[in-house]
Amino acid sequence: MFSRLQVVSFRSSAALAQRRLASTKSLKQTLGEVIPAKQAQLKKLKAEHASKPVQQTTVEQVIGGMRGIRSILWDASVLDPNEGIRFHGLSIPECQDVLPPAPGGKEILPESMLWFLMTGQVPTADQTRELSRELAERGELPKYIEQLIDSLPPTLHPMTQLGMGVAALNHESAFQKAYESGVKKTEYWAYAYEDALTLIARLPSLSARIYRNIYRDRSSTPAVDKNLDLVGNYANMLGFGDNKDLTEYLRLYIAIHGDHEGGNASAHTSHLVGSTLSDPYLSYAAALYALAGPLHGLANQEVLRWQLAMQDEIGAENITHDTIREFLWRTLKSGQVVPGYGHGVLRKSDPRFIALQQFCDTRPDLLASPTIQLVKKTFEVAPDVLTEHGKTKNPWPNVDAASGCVLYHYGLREFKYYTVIFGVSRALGCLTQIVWARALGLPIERPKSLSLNDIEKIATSA
Ligand code: CMX
Repeated sequence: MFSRLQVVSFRSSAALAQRRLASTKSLKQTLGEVIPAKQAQLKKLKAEHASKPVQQTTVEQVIGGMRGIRSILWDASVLDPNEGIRFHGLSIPECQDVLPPAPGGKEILPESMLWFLMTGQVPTADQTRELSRELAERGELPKYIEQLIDSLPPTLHPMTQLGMGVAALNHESAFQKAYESGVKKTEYWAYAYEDALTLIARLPSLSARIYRNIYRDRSSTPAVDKNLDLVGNYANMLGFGDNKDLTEYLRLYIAIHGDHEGGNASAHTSHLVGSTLSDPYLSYAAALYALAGPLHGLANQEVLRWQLAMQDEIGAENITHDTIREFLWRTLKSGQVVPGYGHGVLRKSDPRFIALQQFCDTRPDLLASPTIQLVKKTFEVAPDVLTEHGKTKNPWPNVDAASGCVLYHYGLREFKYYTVIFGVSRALGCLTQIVWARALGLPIERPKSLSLNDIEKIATSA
């Protein structure tokens, strides 16, 4: 939402403080105020520069998973290969400085991140509180969703269940109803916003029900507490409400994992599906199934599985840099990837990994945890091994190298469930972008495909 220059000045703390406007406006009102300027910017761009080239595309990009092809309009976050993610121009530490935490807490509240992603403005603590209250009001699951989830076999992967629940929530889609009743295109965003907010509000109760059904006793699931924030409720419904450290960790993880530019598989999927005017529920359900792949969101589950296998094989008492190095080579030589390392864009350690490590550094119990120590020791060895192996373009850790291990330490040990928490988080970014895509009237996506012969012809005549 900000120009480069605005972002530079925005970083001084005085300017940051100024952005915390003493406003009592709601998120929807604030969003309604910032949309017209963006619409005007897009209109001008179209009128004045529509035929200007953005870049030249190479054969390698077309056959290599479209890496680096600049083709998606996405405002809320930008990923720099070396610096990592910035949300509306702010790095993770800068967001930690300015976005309001929960009362008595320190970590970014996902509600403040949602507000920031949607509007580019830093909410006041009161606005954040009000948004928490609104989400809690919308948070109860309809009965038919509870029945649907309760009818699924506990052996069905939690991500499959989550996608089914999210898709079925579209029974109440405000966007779909508005479309059917012929609402004007310029008003689509307001209905997409209603769906986005309701879905974000219901993800904790849906996800907690899945957890309780598979791993615990469903009958004792607490109801949504109107006085708690989104993650306070989520932790409570999972059965970890008493663990303040885990709740704070979940707030941080869910806030900083919410958006990672537009081209990652989950964000791009919801953007693509939403471009057909499929409603936000169906669009996000599709994104969740992209997230469920082991090269994307399922990696946090895989990291834990891999780390536990390492602990088992080596024996806790024999873990040294040398034995970890040997295990890394065994993984690579058997043709597997080292989960939690590498990235499609990043070329340095992921700042989200660093933020989670810093969280651990402030807590003696985490520092003493064998699982967290293994993450740190692996980090001291893996980049060299991956560099020597010579395949990956990025031998550094991504967020998933650390995320699951903290959950494991705090007793949330069912690692098949970890990607569901990622799914609760990624909704912040994906749904923000769906609202903006409707506000900007973006068209249905339809890139051009080429046959092998076409590519060969183009390449040889170039
Ligand atoms: N271990 C072993 N080999 C790896 C590797 C790793 N961690 N990361 C990449 N490579 C290999 C690739 O498999 C590829 O091999 P081939 O040429 O045989 O196909 C080669 O190195 C080049 O890959 P790249 O260009 O560096 O990476 P990609 O953009 O193709 O893939 C990613 C990126 C994340 C899928 C890959 O690094 C990977 O599989 N990492 C492990 C899984 C993981 O942690 N995923 C989570 C990513 C974060 C997220 O999206 O949530």
